[in-house]
Amino acid sequence: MDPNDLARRIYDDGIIGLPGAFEREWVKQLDEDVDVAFREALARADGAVGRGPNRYYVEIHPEQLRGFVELATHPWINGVCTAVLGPDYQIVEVGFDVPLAGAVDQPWHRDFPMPPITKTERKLDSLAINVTTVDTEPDMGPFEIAPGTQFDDDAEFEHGMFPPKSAYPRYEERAVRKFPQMGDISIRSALTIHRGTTNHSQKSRPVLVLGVDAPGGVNGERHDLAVTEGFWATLPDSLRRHLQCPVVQTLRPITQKHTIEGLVMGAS
Ligand SMILES: O=C(O)CCC(=O)C(=O)O
Repeated sequence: MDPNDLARRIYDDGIIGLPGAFEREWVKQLDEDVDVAFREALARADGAVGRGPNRYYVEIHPEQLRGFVELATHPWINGVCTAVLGPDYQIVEVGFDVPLAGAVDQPWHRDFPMPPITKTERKLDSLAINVTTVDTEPDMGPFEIAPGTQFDDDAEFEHGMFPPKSAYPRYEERAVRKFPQMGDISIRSALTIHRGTTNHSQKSRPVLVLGVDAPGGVNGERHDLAVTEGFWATLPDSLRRHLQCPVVQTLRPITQKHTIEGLVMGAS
């Protein structure tokens, strides 16, 4: 599909998906890398942040994923990011959410307050790309999203992110549960109102997040991504232009900055 049509769909619905973008073998490797990074993050202070009971978010460096280059240069992702954010979009975040067994419904939310350019010009200046590392089954607490709510006025939202309970019927009416399978990817505006739901199973449902900003976007300030000189040397120029992050000799594990206080307790 034409990237400009996909961009229009993001403006209309707030989310689009591409089934079967990657082979299952590639996703298995991603799942292994996420698992290693998750264990490492849990073992140190502030390596993982709580996003509600039995639910975590971890930010990592690109080279912790063996498949990073394939992901970040995927033509569908490149086409959509270019159409929505312009040719100089920047990858500012690599991370993952892990809802474990026992995770509960999150409150409906957006991941950050609406930036001024979106408020005044109705222009999106960031996107979130999601890749599930497992097949999502109905009992695993699927991701739920209310399409078309990315421009909802936030005057009554707590911290600009949490709509009041009185607005929940609007989100419940529109809510769509997503059941992505290994290999599927989606791109959404993180302003589109969404939530993780209760995980009734004994399985975890890790999902990778790639955060992308238009030039001048401010999400990069919430994140600490870096690459080593050795890794940088292996990257194609087409990817380097989208990764204007520090190039360092040694990576430091990331201490989490993007705590979303309102999610720590789960929905009440
Ligand atoms: O459960 C998910 O896939 C997303 C969770 C989420 O929206 C969050 O933690 O901000």
